[in-house]
Amino acid sequence: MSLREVDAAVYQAIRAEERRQSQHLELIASENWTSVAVREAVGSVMTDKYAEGYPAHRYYGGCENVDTVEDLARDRLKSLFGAEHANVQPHAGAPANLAVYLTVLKPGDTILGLELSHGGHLTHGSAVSVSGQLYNAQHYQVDPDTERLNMDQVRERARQVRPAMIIAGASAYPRTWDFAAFRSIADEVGALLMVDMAHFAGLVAADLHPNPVPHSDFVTSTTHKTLRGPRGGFILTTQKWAKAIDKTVFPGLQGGPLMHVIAGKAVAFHEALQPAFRSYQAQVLANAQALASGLSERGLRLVSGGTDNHLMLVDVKASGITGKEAQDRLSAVGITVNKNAIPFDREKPTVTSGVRLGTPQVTTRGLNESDMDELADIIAGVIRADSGSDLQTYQQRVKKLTDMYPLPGVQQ
Ligand code: DSN
Repeated sequence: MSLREVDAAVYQAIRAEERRQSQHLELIASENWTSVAVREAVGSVMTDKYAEGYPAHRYYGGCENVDTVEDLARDRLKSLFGAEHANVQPHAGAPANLAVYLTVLKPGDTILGLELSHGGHLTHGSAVSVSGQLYNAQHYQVDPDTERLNMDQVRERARQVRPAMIIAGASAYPRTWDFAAFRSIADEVGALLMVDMAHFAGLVAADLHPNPVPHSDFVTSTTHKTLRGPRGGFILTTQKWAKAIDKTVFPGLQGGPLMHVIAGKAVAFHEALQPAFRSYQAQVLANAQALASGLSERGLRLVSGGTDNHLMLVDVKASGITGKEAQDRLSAVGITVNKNAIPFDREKPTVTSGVRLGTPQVTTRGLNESDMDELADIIAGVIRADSGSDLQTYQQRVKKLTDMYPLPGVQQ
């Protein structure tokens, strides 16, 4: 029996979500739109299989087919990023990061990551995350004048706190990372280096952002952001740490791997190895540049003055509203964004002074640079509109774009 016949409530919710994604412009920088092939793999019978262990070393019989997909996923991933070893079992980015910490750190060891309110991530030592509770979490910040990382300041901070591990990577940093400088700092203070490339992994795969793998002891990522795979995580490392990492992921931290998701990851990595993926990522960057210029030309202030990657942070406080108000207003006209703290933000994380915008999903949809100019005009108009003013004309302009660029594979 079909889903519709078995469970009309869930069926309707899924159809409604498909319509929502279709009828809104999704500018959440960490989201994307997976291919029909990826979704077919994730929706397959591989969800039924227990496969604790690793290919050829499982605790269950009948693993020959799941072994095939996990081997494909690992081999494709290694070749995509030039890594010696890959573990594709982490269920998400947070357990991937935790697996690295549990492999090499003892409770109480010092870790040094980018401050959450400066673009960092919860799992890089925030007090509300186990990473900030198990370890002595210290942070580096962006330079107050440039709102960019100043590697001399990061070095100084590392000399002060002498971390056992330095973490590079962020969820809201619009600039290029200098991994060679991070390596040199880690070597100077005797720290290991972990790079969480979740946000820009797709750009790295397409050679449009420096690759952290040659400089790092560990590289972690999610698979569903710029990389455009199913929701999940992975870890890349050297032969030196391969066995230890595998042991931490299973049996240390997780049980049976999600083999249907690993099948989806294998498909996504295959797609990322194709020439079309590089063109897609180049368009993600071109669209981000066009959107950033369009917003700046219309007088909106962008943190650090612009972007080098797929995302940007708009300081909406400078336009007289909070991040939460901006998110709500944009949502009302059919544009989905998230409120986001900006460096030295005085608002609470539930309010914030900024919004984060990203181009991965709208680029998958087909929008180009001239559409970004239209989008910038709509966003600037909505942010600047007097409260209580009629936003209907903006809504119609968004609808024109969503009608012009239907989501691939969705029946309208
Ligand atoms: N929640 C993700 C993001 O939006 O960037 C990071 O994990």
